[in-house]
Amino acid sequence: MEIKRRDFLKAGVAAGAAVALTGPLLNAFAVTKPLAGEKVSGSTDPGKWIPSTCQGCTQWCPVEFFVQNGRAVKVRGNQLSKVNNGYVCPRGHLMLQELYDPDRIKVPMKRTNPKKGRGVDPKFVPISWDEALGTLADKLIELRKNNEPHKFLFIRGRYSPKTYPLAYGTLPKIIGSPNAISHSAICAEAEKFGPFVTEGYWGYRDYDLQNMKCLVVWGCDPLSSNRNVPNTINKIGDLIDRGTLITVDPRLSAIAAKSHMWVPVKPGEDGALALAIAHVILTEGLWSKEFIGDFNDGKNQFKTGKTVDESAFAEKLSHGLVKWWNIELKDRTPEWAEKICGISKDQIIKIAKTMAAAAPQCAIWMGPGAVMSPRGAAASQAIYAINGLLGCVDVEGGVLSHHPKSPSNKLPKIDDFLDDMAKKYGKEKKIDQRGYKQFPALNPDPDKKGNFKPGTAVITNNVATGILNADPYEIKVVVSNWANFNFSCTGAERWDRAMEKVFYVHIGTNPSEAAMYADIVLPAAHHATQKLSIIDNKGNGYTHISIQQPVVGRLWEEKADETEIMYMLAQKLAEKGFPNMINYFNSFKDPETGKHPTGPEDFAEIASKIISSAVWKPKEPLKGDKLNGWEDFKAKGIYNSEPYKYKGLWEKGFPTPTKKFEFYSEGLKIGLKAHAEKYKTTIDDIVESAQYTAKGEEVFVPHYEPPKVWGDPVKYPFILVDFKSRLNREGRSQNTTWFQEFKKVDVGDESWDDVVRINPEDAKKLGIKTGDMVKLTSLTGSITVKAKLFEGVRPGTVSKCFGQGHWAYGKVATKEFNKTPRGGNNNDLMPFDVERFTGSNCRNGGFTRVKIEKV
Ligand SMILES: Nc1nc2c(c(=O)[nH]1)N[C@H]1C(S)=C(S)[C@@H](COP(=O)(O)OP(=O)(O)OC[C@H]3O[C@@H](n4cnc5c(=O)[nH]c(N)nc54)[C@H](O)[C@@H]3O)O[C@H]1N2
Ligand SMILES: Nc1nc2c(c(=O)[nH]1)N[C@H]1C(S)=C(S)[C@@H](COP(=O)(O)OP(=O)(O)OC[C@H]3O[C@@H](n4cnc5c(=O)[nH]c(N)nc54)[C@H](O)[C@@H]3O)O[C@H]1N2
Ligand code: SF4
Ligand SMILES: [Mo]
Repeated sequence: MEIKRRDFLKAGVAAGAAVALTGPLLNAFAVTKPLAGEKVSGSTDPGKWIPSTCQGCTQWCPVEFFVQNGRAVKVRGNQLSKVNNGYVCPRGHLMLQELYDPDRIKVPMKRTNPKKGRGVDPKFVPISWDEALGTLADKLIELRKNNEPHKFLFIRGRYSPKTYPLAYGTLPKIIGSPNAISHSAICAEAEKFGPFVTEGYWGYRDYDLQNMKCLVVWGCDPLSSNRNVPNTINKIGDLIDRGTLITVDPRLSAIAAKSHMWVPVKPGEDGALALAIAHVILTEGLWSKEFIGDFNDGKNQFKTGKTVDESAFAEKLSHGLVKWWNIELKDRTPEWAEKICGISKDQIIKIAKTMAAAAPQCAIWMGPGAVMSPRGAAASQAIYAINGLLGCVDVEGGVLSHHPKSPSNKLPKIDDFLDDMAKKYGKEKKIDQRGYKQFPALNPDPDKKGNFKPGTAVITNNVATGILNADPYEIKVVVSNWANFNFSCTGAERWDRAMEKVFYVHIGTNPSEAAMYADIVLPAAHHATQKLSIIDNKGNGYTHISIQQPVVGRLWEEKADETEIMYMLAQKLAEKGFPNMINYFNSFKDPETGKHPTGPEDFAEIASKIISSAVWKPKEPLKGDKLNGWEDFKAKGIYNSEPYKYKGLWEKGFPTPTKKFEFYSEGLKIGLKAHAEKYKTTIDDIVESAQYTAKGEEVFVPHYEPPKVWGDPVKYPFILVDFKSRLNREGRSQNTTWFQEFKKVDVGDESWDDVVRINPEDAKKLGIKTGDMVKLTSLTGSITVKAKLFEGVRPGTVSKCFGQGHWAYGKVATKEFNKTPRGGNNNDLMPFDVERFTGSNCRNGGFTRVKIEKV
């Protein structure tokens, strides 16, 4: 199948030279006009820096692009940013190649081959925006006509934190579907569990690195991934000179290599290690007397194996310490943990003492590695609780989680624009099966601080199950934005089968794996360089609001996902007799001129102005940066808050049911009790259905859970340790040549290739040498990659980076587009499983076992 240039011209695309491509299939994505500014070479434009925001990872760094002759040529951190100090991480630079990627989706297209499958040519042909959105509008109206609007599903991958309500929060709701599904559960939700049950905070933490004396990085590598990467790269050297750096990770990561102590815990046994550290802190009398309190008589009664009378201890800012000791900790000795987690008792004692000596200028930086696993919520609670024991929360040099609020205005309310059908069907069950007995799916109760509410957390990867089994009902029409679940979800193949069953509209920048299953593909403007939107985030003790704006023009027919495309769809729906969405959008009012939107771009600007006017036209003077109107905000690109106020929570109390830092979680008890009542059963029964082993009171305190593992250890002798490439912009930078060329920056990796790291001792037994091709097989699939012998993996485990293994996305990411992947996707090996308290998708904690065969 070949799409000729004249087909593109017919579709109304501007004329220009088509760039040669490798395969006929990719012609559908061919460049059809010169890139903006291309013919003006030799011009003397001095260029200028234009601010925007990078969303290559969840740090959402304020950045600046140097633009010359209409082309973005360089990236740096926004010089005004107090979060990244004007720096980006290595991935920031890849945005230039993402923007100018010749394989991008350039015009709307429709599928002409009804057959779907990996390697099947969709036979996409270009169509107009009019036809594309008209077809989608017809499908949505048909659902409403048949009284089944809930059979519509909207999938949100990455998003703009401030304009996403215009798509995710509007389209399904106004049509009448409860199915607004976010990717959050395949991201890092289990990380938020520990901080929430202990201190009532549901979110990612920040760390006061510049005042810290001991940092324990646990299950992540903030020099390479996780959050606050530019700030960490900036500050870690001084921290290493000043204090102690410890890393708990079964794999020698970049930060482990720089650490004073590398603690290669057995995957999934982090809970045992954490509990033993807590045991030492208590038996050695090292807890924070200022934060936790003390025994009435000042004598330490925490003796191994012995219970303590609760009334003997006067707790200050914490709740349930003695309960925790009596129920769990008294027997969790370093000797006990040593056999389970593979870390010697002496090392455990040393970690506890080192942390305590630095406390409160100490923190555990907890990441998904220790928690995104079937029983990971318990580990999340145990690890985070140590921060409390040592009084390291909300203090100088410790963990920061209650930042000054970033001021922004809410978008107008949608409620008046919802008709009876939308209200009725919007209350249907959700397709991800949240709230089923086995899925408590707890999220914070919006009405009661610190309480969990069951059945409210998304179980992203279970949507495929819902679609495949038509349980609770069939899904007929799907729209996704900025998501590629056919690649990014474990058990990826389930998404292939699910998307075969539905009418699927894919919004994105690239011909990704998901796009290959689409019936219609819509070209998205690149987030950081072509889209107007408002972002917020925090780090380094500040919060900020930053702008995302088109720093270069549009290259083809791409449109901004959450604003322009939604507005155009609303217009189409109105044309076809359903005006509610456009009426809602047109009710928006420009905060400066009072004007209502007249078109898609205008709408994007008005929405962005409404949200951000809180910082450039504040009602009361703000404590952070002073900005002088919309133009000033656009030129500076950022509002920084005032600095973090230490011990604010110590003064006013934590947002938990007891207002204390809870070692015994009242909020979890309330959540699980509500779920048990719904099913007229006991909490123990619910906990068991959720795949946990704890019983009774144990459930509510940080406690030990043995890891749940997929694969018999005899047949599948190795544990797979998955991690992110330093250059992953999630699953979307792999089609840039810079990603491939610099891939070797991941310790042990090779450029343009994909390797599995095997400990030399294990490799010797298998007769495998570096460079051999090996087949990795798990219970769910196989991939073939190159072997690399590397001491930096625990014997009995292998480690492999996530990122390679695309069979679509473009001609750089693949060996042959739609045919041969470059390397292998870990998600073809990793089975689908869920941490059921939070709905989190499992990818860490040693839950996947593999066997290795030389090929
Ligand atoms: N094995 C394994 N799997 C993982 C992970 C892991 O570490 N290991 N990480 C997980 C995590 S933390 C996450 S958050 C998920 C991420 O996974 P997803 O939520 O699926 O996100 P991406 O893979 O980044 O999204 C890629 C899609 O976005 C489109 N796209 C790219 N840039 C833009 C843009 O600027 N605008 C729009 N509108 N679309 C764009 C592309 O066309 C592509 O279709 O993956 C998860 N999957
Ligand atoms: N470079 C890069 N950075 C990113 C992103 C990206 O795509 N690329 N994406 C961003 C996003 S969306 C997210 S959600 C974050 C989260 O992303 P990360 O914090 O990077 O989380 P994971 O990729 O899950 O990393 C797993 C880490 O845990 C280790 N690990 C695996 N199993 C275990 C275990 O059982 N115990 C312990 N202690 N460690 C284990 C692995 O070796 C690895 O270091 O990163 C963000 N930052
Ligand atoms: S990839 Fe993440 S850390 Fe790096 S510049 Fe972008 S937002 Fe910042
Ligand atoms: Mo994520």
